[in-house]
Amino acid sequence: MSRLDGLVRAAPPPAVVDWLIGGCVAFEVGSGLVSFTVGTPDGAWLVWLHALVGVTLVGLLAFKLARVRHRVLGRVSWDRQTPLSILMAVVALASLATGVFWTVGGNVPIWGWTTLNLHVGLGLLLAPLLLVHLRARFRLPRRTDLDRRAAMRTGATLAAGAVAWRVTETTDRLLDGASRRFTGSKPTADLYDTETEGGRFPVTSWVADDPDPVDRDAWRLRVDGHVADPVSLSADDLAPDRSLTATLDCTSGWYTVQEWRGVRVGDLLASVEPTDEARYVRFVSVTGYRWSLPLEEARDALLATHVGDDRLSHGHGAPARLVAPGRRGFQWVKWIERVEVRREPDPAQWVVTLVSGFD
Ligand SMILES: Nc1nc2c(c(=O)[nH]1)N[C@H]1C(S)=C(S)[C@@H](COP(=O)(O)O)O[C@H]1N2
Ligand SMILES: [Mo]
Repeated sequence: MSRLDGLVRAAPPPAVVDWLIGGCVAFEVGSGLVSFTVGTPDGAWLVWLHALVGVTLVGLLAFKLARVRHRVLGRVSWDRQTPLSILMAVVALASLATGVFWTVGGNVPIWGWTTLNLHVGLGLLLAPLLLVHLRARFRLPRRTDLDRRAAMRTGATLAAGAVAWRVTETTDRLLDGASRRFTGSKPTADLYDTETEGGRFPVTSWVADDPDPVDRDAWRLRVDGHVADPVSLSADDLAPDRSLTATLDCTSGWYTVQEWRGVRVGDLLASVEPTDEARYVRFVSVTGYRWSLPLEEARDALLATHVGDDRLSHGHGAPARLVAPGRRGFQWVKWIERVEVRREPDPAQWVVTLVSGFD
């Protein structure tokens, strides 16, 4: 007990701790979501910052829980908000624990969910809980909360967070041989011991996309939009003439490096002659799932028909799927039936990827 009281006495003022927790949680939800789009090393800092702030939150929550423990344990002082606050503390601790566990090399899959999936789910649950909690408990810090001593303690807390973060990073490197990518993803071999389809890497879809196999003979690929000469191609028209080694990195936390073969999107576009207005290229699946890339980036992407020595299997997106180096797995549209040249970006794609496949 006395040691916990010591923790309380070393802490920044309660209002400051609470504000830091609120700010850190908001940052974690935001940076966690944005980190889903990080696919190249120049975005790695965001993932680091996410981990650093997460570790700092462990310390802040320790301060907070030490402070409120009497109020929670002595049931007399419960009010209507207390159960929700406890639930929030549990969810917060669980999302921190799963995040740290993943970082130091752990993974305990539950119903096909990786520990990273679980971490994301818990984090997303935290956002509405925090909003409800703030509605009831919100208060501004008072002037007296913000003196020099408070500033020093806050600084010390943040510095301790940075040190603790270095320790987890080093632990990870020692235990895990730095097999995690800068995105946080691990090689498939570390996560799956069963043979996956094709013996290579898992078949995954984002939420509910699960079409019937595409009939190769009936399938046509339309290349149209802001182009001079739209075309409709058959599977045999798409003879693979390029190969590209690229990393498929899923937000579930796995990655695989494969050699993909197919047709360079730039070659496909050259044959249809994009107009002067062309800025984006949208790749549309038979399921409606879709993603767009800026024109220049799209040119360097591959419309893959093969992986390794084999034709794509149905699960991996046959007859053709997008291979977009530097982009995350969810952007690598499978079962493509349309390549559409556009003037504008496509903000609705963020929603469509979540809902496509639900009837
Ligand atoms: N049409 C469509 N394409 C899709 C998806 C989807 O749900 N529907 N899932 C994406 C996700 S989240 C990933 S990680 C990759 C997985 O590719 P794989 O199944 O070949 O491993 O496909 C992407 N392409
Ligand atoms: Mo994914």
